[in-house]
Amino acid sequence: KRENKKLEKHFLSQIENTEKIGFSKEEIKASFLKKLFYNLGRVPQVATENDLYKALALTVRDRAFRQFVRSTAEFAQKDARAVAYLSAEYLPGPHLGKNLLNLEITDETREALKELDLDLDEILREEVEPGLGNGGLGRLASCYMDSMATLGVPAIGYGIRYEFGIFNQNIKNGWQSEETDLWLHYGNPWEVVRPEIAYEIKFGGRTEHWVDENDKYQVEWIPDSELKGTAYDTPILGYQSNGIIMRLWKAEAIESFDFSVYNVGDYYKAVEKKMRSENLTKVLYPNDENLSGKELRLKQQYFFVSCSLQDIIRLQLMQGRKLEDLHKKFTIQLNDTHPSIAVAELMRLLVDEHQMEWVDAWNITKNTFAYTNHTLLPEALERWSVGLLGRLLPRHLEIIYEINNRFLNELKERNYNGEQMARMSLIDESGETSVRMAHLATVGSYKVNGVSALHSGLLKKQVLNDFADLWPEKFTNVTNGVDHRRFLGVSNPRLSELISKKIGKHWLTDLMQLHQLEKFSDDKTFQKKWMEIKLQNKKELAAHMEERTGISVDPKMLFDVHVKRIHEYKRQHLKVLHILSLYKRLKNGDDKNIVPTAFIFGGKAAPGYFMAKLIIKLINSVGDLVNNDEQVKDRLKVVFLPNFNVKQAQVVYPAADLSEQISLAGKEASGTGNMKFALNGALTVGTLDGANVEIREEVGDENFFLFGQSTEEVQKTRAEGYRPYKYYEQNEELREVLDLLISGELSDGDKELFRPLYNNLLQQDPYQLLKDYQSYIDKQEEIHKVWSKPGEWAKKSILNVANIGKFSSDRSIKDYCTTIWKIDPVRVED
Ligand code: T68
Repeated sequence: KRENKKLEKHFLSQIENTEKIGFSKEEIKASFLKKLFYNLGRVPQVATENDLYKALALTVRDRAFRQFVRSTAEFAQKDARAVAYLSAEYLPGPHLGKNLLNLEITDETREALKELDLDLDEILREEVEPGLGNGGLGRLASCYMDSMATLGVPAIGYGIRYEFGIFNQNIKNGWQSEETDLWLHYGNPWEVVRPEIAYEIKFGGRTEHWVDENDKYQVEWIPDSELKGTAYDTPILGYQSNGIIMRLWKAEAIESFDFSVYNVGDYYKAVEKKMRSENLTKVLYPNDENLSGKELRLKQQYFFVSCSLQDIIRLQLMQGRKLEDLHKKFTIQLNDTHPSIAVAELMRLLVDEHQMEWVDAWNITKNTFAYTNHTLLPEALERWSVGLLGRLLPRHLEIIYEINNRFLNELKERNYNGEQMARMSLIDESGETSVRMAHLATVGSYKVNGVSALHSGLLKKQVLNDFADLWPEKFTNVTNGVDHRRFLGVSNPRLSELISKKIGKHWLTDLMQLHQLEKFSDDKTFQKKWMEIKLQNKKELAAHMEERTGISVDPKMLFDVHVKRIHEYKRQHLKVLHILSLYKRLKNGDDKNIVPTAFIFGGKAAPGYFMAKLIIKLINSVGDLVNNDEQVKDRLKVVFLPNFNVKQAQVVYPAADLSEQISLAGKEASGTGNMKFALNGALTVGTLDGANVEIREEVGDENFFLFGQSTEEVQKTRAEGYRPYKYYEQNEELREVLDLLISGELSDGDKELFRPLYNNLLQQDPYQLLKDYQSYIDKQEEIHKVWSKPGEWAKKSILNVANIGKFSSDRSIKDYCTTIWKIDPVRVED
């Protein structure tokens, strides 16, 4: 007992003698213990892993809020123009490690914990990341939040607080199975709820139109249901200074209980309304680049857009500014068409709620929004049927028709013909009458951009061709970029340290500094250290994979990695055909030019996407065959790492030797994984697609393994009547590999399992795998030859990193600032 008393006294003295929210080891330690005690009611001796994680998170959050409050004050004082970034998805990844880096307190924290016998890395592993997005688009939004914070761009990121994010992927018997994501289960220490920041949102019902006593046309929307959105704020820190807010909306009932029903005594009925409202933000739709067309999805989109716009208007008025000046003080970036109903909603708010004239409101609206397109795939271009839209948002449908009428009149005045007008109309009358959201976004924005040079060019030539002819100055490009502080600084500490030792730490805020590495690319000692670090990272990944899959991999093998969402256009199955060709060769005793290789895959398939799920099964089946074959298992390994997310990505990229970017040219808008791999010294094997084109330009064609047809060649192949069967007939090895799919050898004798893939490739092959096959195989032979010359490989790897500076999201955000937003960053210095 006395011992306990002593412990307690000691403990309290430790937490009570320092009040300062400072950055020294002692201050961090004191804050940490205080959080543990007063926020979680624990002493270290009995704290769970989660308690420790939360105490540290809260310690760091205090410091993060300090930065944020300072930035906000600065922005307000300068009356700065701000960006509102509207995105239905965010993938921030784990916050803790990143915030430690941003505050530059990683070492101090590690030391403080060590004195308490705790290990920082173990605590970092506790964090469950917010999976509030599907893939590239959501991750891009988070990279941009980081860069806006770091550069001091006055910004706020609006989105949806999904209770269940992207599903957790399990592999059962080789197949993907989906498990609910419970990211909020243990609580979320990073967010703060703002119950006083809440807005009412209406759905359904009808509209009434009349002319009032002042001869003013009036419209009232009489909805049949209402709910509210409440703000949840998460601070996003920049490096060394500044912080901005990611504001996510949660749906709730306006009243927790329907009292009229409650009074009658039907308690359960009263609660039902509350539950129905909360359903709205329950779950993220797990489809990337494919339409779900579901009513709930449209409701989610409108819900978060309306909350955000009402919030922006509140901020504008709160600061004593006029609503007429909204477009001068705010620019709103639409992350794809998911938030594009905003164009109609802003019109409704200005005209119906704030009594503005249509023409004035339209002028504000079309000078406020800018739209980023992320895809050319026809199946991914959003359309909403007029029936559904009119039922859910009757007033918005009227507004869309009005915008369209005025737009078509403008075209008529310019002598456009009927066919052109039908093509450009916001309303598609060809099948089920529907609203083309990309057209709404384009007409309602002052700028439209694609996400790589190639993609922006194709956007102008294909999908939005008519609009680009009409308004050429509206169209521009901003090539994507990635948060190098996370994807090199946090996730690859060994390489970061080596780089900083050589060229200093300035690369953290100016990635172009990496150019200085170029002069060491021939330095043998440097090459050795470089490859030694890669090997260490590969050992870590190997251990991680063995723990997750039971498959052991020799870290000395070439790590050939294909991680991204599973989609036919990304051609994971082309990679599989390559593996099978090597397997065949080895079985035939032909092992020349084959170096020991581990093929590592990762990525989620949309739960309803049969072909994508079959591809996962195929990868695992090939793995079973290859990994258990005595003759080849030391030469080839195949691993499917389940549940690829930001946390796992941070282990994968630093360990990759070869980055697979093999989509059919013209299909991948940009890609951002391609940048993260190269940033970590992987060499790319890729097509001339998306940002691959620009990466190759930067790193030099001798340091990039190019194969396959160009976009023009792909189009030509299609136009000439592509017949994949011809390649099957003419190419013996290809034929053998394809026939393996239906031989039963991969599927316990079941010859039908992979037949849908087989038939698809032989009959349609919409992504032209067979046409690009030989070029891919040849390039891989070359790659294996280069791998056999470690010095040559190391040099190419160093040169990739040295020349990757362009692909920092800091550069992308600066591009947005100058070419689109016209915003000057306000960096708050210490
Ligand atoms: C990706 N798109 C592009 N979409 O495919 C990729 N879609 O090339 C690009 O680098 C990246 O965006 C960033 O620009 C997506 O990730 C989705 O995730 C998505 C989600 C819902 C609906 C449609």
